[in-house]
Amino acid sequence: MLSTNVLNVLLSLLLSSDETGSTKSISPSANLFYLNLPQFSTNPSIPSTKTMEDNKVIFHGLWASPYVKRVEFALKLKGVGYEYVEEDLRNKSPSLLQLNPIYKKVPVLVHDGKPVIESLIILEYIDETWKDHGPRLLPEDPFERYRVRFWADFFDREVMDALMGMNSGPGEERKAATEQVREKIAILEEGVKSMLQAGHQFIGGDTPAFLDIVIWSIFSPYEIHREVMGYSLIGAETCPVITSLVDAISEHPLGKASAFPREKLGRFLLSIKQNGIKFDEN
Ligand SMILES: N[C@@H](CCC(=O)N[C@@H](CS)C(=O)NCC(=O)O)C(=O)O
Repeated sequence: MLSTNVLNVLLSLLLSSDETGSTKSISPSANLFYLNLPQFSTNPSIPSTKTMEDNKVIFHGLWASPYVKRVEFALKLKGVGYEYVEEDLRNKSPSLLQLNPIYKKVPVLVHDGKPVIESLIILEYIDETWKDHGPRLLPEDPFERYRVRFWADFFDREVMDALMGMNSGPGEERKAATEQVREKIAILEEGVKSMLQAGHQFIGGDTPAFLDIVIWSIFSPYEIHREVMGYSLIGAETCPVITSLVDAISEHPLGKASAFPREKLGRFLLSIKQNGIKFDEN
């Protein structure tokens, strides 16, 4: 079985001390700039006894984490303001350990003082909690909702597992993992094709939704990957449907706003290529 912790280990080694532990506030109005969505202070579905403070959202993340990117994208899509805390996974903060004692991982979303963990479950939580804020992440129809959940689960369990094996272990293991990734992506390609409706760019229709965000979060830096690593996980030749979906989301204002920092990610990948897992940037 391939190690599912490899990427985590890699990511845990790349943090620059000047950026970790820092917090910054992302206001709903800043996010709403992109979509012109209602702010939650004006939302009649929130009881008047609730104050903005009660609804406070704190989001613990890591700049290079695709799981974190999903949550960032979803919060922006919904126009939810939050305070962001960058974690150092080499030296996990007491608050991270307290908020996620089970997995000790990011992302963690803290809403009203209550922690919510696991990115796919966080996306569902965001969708249910801020139902009337912007577009829904999951479809209304139970069967369609099931299909989105199925492919998101397939992606995280099958594709991600295989992907993590590509960066570690002896050559033979890596080769097998690469082959597995190709097979899983080919299956996903068919799944995505079946979910896209004619005339729509995204699985969510006119706006990226749950599955779009999940797939984009992992594949969006595929060109940086190709430039630095010399190969690409996706591409128009091998999986045209996924590739054009990812490109369309990257072109969307929220895709641009949530994109990985290009230069820094490039340096990170280069460091993996040249030094294995070492990455120390100040
Ligand atoms: N299944 C989790 C995966 C989260 C995850 O693996 N996060 C990594 C960063 S990319 C992490 O925090 N790793 C810390 C560790 O493994 O100790 C989710 O979907 O949220």
